[in-house]
Amino acid sequence: MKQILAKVNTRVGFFVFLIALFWLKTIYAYFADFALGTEGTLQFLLLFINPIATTILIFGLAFYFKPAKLFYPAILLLDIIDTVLLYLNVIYFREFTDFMTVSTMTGYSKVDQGLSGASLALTMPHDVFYWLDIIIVIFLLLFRVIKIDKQSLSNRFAFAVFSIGALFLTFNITLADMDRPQLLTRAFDRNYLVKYLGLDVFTAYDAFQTHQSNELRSQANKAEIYNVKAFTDAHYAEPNPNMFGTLKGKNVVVIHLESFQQFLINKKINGKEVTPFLNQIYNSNHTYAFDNFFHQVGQGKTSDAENMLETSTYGLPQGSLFAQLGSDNTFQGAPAILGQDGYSSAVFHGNVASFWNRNNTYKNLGYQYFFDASYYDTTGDKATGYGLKDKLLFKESIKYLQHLQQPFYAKYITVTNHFPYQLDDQDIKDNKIKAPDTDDSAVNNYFVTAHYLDQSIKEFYDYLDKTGLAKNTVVVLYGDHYGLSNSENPTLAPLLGKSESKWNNFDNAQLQRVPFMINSPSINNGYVDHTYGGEIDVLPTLMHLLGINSQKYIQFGTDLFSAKHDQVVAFRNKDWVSPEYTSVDGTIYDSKTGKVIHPDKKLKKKLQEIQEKVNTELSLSDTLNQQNLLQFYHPDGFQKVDPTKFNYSNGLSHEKRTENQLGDKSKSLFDTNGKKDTTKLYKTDAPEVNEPRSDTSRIQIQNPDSNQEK
Ligand code: GP9
Ligand code: MN
Repeated sequence: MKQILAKVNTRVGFFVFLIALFWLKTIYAYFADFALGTEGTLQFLLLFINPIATTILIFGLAFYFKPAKLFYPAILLLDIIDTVLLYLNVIYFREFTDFMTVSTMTGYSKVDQGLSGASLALTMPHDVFYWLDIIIVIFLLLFRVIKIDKQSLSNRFAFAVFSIGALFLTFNITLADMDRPQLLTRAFDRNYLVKYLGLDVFTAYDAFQTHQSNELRSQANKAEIYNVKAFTDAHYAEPNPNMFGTLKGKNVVVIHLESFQQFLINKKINGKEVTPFLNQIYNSNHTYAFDNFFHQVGQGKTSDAENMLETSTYGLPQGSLFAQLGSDNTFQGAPAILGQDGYSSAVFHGNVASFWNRNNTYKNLGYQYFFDASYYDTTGDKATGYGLKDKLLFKESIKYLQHLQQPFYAKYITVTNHFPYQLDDQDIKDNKIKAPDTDDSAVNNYFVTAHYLDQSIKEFYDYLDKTGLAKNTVVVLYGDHYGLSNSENPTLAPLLGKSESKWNNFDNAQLQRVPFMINSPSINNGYVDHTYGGEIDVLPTLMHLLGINSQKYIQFGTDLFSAKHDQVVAFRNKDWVSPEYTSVDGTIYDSKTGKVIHPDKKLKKKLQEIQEKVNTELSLSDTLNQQNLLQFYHPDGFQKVDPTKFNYSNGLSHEKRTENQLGDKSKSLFDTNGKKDTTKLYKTDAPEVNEPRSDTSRIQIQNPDSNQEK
């Protein structure tokens, strides 16, 4: 011990000591928090050595600070910065099963209000290990257990340390390249980069990539649009003549079921249906429901789902398209297309408008109204971390919905069924679902908040029926993405009748199914459709039902009802599923049996073709969005969106002004109902409405502008 201490009393010794501590906690993170899927001796070896090179390079910078007063604070500061990076990734991984990219970090600055709410719930007791070493070292220095070494080292020495670090890094990269050729040059997988080269190299590499993509953006090439259009033209699936225009002129209400997965449908827990009302819709002959429909989101999660539904283009390979490009990209999406067909458009959402940069993106999409958190009372226990509770959102939306001109395209983005799946005591008391008791509280509570969401939709439907609005309306319900992440899935497995120990990547992929239902009283031949599809396919499907051909637009999805519909569903990371095969991380499974397939030559070729199509589709979508190519594309008769026309701050007065201007021609529910207020017809059992209480212990969301209209 004494000997060790004696060594640590020199600068070099202290440097090595800090590196050893940092190495220890990185390895701890690799095993305790990150699921890296390491296989084989070389991968393990790489995992163990990959934190060393970068810590030598980073901590070694401190040697350029000669006076002890500077050297010690400098090296500790570098240690702290590197620890912050490690720790943020630990937190991020718990929610997203992924690492933070530079664009996520920068994009998130716009949306961190919600994320910080969830981050608190994502911390765990063992997190103390990430910080303990630094605290102890500082104490040891303060109490002189570790002595300060006054002897500075030369610049040559500092440079030697740098050289050793660089040499080690080269060695590390060479070894990695032996196991995974072209690791850095090929389109990469974040997980692999961290596994082989460590978090620091990944982050630096990613920063470089982000910079390059910004450059790319500035050199947009107009001609590229023809390649994109050639692809979507060849891919286009003509509408099914039996379906085309069958819902023409109807109001469209899109209900975004937050974090809602398909396995909840028809699921019973402790003998009770989790979502009895959604099950009823799912099984009704007024509904076209899909049971092989997948979410396809990347890191942009909700915003990626929204982007796919509105535009039929993919989210970005990293970060959120809404956050990164939403403020200035040209879109040719649902609100604008329907808008030019006589529809008004609105979004109802209980979170602040800036979350996912919606306030800017919606204007570019052509949304006329955005009723965000500032339009509702979100005080006390009326909101959870991501905004107004669903029952209240639907109820409070009515005063705005009833003044919206028909036909309308209205989107409701729910939030209560969002990780960490919290409700207040009273809401839980009213909840009919007894949570399962696995040892993961997120898994347990997920069923409870899903039940709450189900009830809130039932209340909204009751209102639609009572007011007669249902007759003219088609409701589209869909789950945006997984609620339980891959790390939680094994715990969930027994509840799905599966084995926890045999749970694998194939099972994870299959669990990415989310509901997609098109429901309207005017549909009388509803059924459960087994076609494979995903979020990218919603827009062309919906447009065709409404009698608007999608051919002239650039869309990557295809109509789910078309005979030519493409059943290969691409995930954002280039994995894919089809009715026959499932491809995860390069392994091919039989989609029916889940068995690994070892393809013969012929099949190999076929699979390769599918993979290439998936890659091309994703990369063309990325080119289109990253270079903002739609600015050069002018579909016949489509008017470019002018975002400056929209102002979301006085929605209700704007609606009323429109009603006045239209006079007898106004088709808002309020006017067609003889100017009678319909808000009183809305019934909810939400305890917050009936017996207002206050609760200050929970995360509150703030109203950014005080433009609340009552
Ligand atoms: C917040 C909500 C959540 O406004 O839409 O987004 P998510 O975290 O699911 O991406
Ligand atoms: Mn979401």
